[in-house]
Amino acid sequence: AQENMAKGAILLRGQAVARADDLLAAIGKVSAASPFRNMVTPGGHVMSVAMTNCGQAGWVTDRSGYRYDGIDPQTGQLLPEMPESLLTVATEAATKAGYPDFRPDACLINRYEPGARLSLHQDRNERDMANPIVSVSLGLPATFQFGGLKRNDPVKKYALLHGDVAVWGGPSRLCYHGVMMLKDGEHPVVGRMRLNLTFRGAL
Ligand code: MD3
Ligand code: FE
Repeated sequence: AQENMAKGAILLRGQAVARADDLLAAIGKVSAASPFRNMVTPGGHVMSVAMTNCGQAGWVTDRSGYRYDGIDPQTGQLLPEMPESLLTVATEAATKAGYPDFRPDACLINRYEPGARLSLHQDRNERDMANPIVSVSLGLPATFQFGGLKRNDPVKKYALLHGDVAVWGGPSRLCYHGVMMLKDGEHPVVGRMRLNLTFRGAL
């Protein structure tokens, strides 16, 4: 089932459900090499969402700002490579949404425990905004907020469920978005958390 959330924003409900076990195993391997951590924003706030990365580059924030880096600042090591199972789910979804040439070089993995949230923001640290962002949701459901190009534009709310995949390109690429505070619960496969993968062309 393919749903249009906005111009350029396509939701593929349940697209990754059948592959969830593979994705979770791959996330386990990535996070064994580059552990989940709560990074600090330039403003000095510790993020409630824990993050890790794989691929050629990873999204990093600290007191000096936001950037993509090929080295994990916590381990000092190169980031783990992007597992094939992750790359495949991203490229298949991008193709369905009309981006057959999308080859992500970065995958940010977000871990939400109950109470974690991501405030309204734009993703604008990537070099080429012609690339879409592909997102995959796993585990507990979350309420996603999707706004417009200005911070104060009205937001629409969507439930993002286990296995949902979305592609954000074209006119939606720079729209404000966020995730409301995760409600407590227990997912039968993932447990007491939500995991979100975002695939980017960062470099
Ligand atoms: C719409 N993550 O990591 S995924 C992020 O659920 C982020 O963890 C959220 O926002 C999460 O930056 C939302 C959906 C998403 C991702 C990127 C977008 C929606 C987007 C970029 C532009 C517009
Ligand atoms: Fe974002």
